[in-house]
Amino acid sequence: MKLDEVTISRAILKTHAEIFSGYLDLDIAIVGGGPSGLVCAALAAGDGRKVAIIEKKLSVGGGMWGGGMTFPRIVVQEEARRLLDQFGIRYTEYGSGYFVASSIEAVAKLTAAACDAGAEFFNLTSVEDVVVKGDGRVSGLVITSSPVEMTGLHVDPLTLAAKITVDATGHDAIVAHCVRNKGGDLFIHGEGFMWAERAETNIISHTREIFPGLIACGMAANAVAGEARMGPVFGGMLLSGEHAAVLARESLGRL
Ligand code: 48H
Ligand code: FE2
Repeated sequence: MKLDEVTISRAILKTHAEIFSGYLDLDIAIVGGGPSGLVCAALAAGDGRKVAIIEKKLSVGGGMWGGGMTFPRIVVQEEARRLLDQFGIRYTEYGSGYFVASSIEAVAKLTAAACDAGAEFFNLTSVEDVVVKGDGRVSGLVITSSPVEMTGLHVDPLTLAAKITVDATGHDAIVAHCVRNKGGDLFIHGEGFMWAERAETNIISHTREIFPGLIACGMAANAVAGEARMGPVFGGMLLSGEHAAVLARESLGRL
């Protein structure tokens, strides 16, 4: 077969422009493709729902790739073991109730599950602001190209609409800060000391709608709530992503 470079370029441009344009009005926008965002996407997509992960970096996986201090292993506790099984992530038991998995396999399988469920991915795309109109809800996101953001070039952003937004941006809770910085009625307490058991126990109750139309998920949920951090135990991230997906689907059903 003859290969034409311009055809290759046009195939990429036309296909992506069509998909991107079709996803400018989302049912559920998940900001951040770390472990909690990936689980949320895998469990929120499907049944025709338009769900996308918007990820600022080149790769999804967030803080999971690096395991603990660059050792590419994660620990998941008994309460979340069923999610390892659900996503086909292999593990070994260490002691009693501590399950150890490869962080690389975990990211790869969560990403594959989100793809298979029908979620779309927009990587190299940074959320820099939110849309809040007369109804007082977060109803959209202001997005820019990450390389544009990194170079500080003066290029205006684009905007997409989302019925529900999930802040899965990790420690920085970026979407929550966007709301607060523009005067939204949302107090961000900031993350607390390391206390794994407390952090992991309470993360589900912190995974909630923190502002109309905006659900906090994963480490962002604890950061907004002033809750402890947990280090490289990832059960809470998986469970929080699962809970955020349930909440997002319920909210969507109520609209
Ligand atoms: C688009 C953005 C933006 C933006 C950031 O940090 P993450 O892995 O988040 P979680 O909550 O799924 O997982 C947290 C976990 O990795 C962790 O750090 C733990 C358990 N720490 C415990 C401890 O004690 O330290 O992923 C967040 C993702 C990243 O991929 C970012 O690049 C992305 O969000 N992101 N995407 N627009 N403005 N900001
Ligand atoms: Fe962390």
